[in-house]
Amino acid sequence: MQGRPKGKGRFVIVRSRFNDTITERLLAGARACLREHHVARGRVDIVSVPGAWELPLAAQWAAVTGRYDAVIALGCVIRGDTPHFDFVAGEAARGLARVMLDTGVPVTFGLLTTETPEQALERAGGRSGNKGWDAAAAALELADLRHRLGE
Ligand code: INI
Repeated sequence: MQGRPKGKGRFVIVRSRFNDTITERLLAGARACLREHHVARGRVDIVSVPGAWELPLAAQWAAVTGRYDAVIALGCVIRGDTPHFDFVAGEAARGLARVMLDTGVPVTFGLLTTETPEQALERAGGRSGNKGWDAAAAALELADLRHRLGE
């Protein structure tokens, strides 16, 4: 990240509560990343929604306020025995991409889509890192790039 004083920017984290133990860990990872990059607590808003299905709408509401340099979306969809997973995960991903392109506000993707709870735990602070941290790092980078490109 270059070209912008550290700690600038304002971020919103939109977290879904479904699979709460996982999404709490993603949230902790995202907050730790922002803290490590000198983003003050007062520059980070946190909101929650029931499940991943609701993430795109909340992300859109946040993006259109014009208050944020990036939206960090966090959630966890775990495959069950029904096609439910495909609808929820697919539409959440599609919706988040659409919000980003429609609004021009970066929306980073901290939505885990896994076969099992164990795979989700691995990616929420376990041996495969923390996708919440990664989504926050991507938000910082995109916010900076947006600023440098004069958006
Ligand atoms: N929401 C999730 O975030 N993860 C899931 O794994 C999940 N499953 O499996 O059903 C899920 N469903 C809830 C959905 O996101 C909505 O909140 C709900 O349907 C109400 O609109």
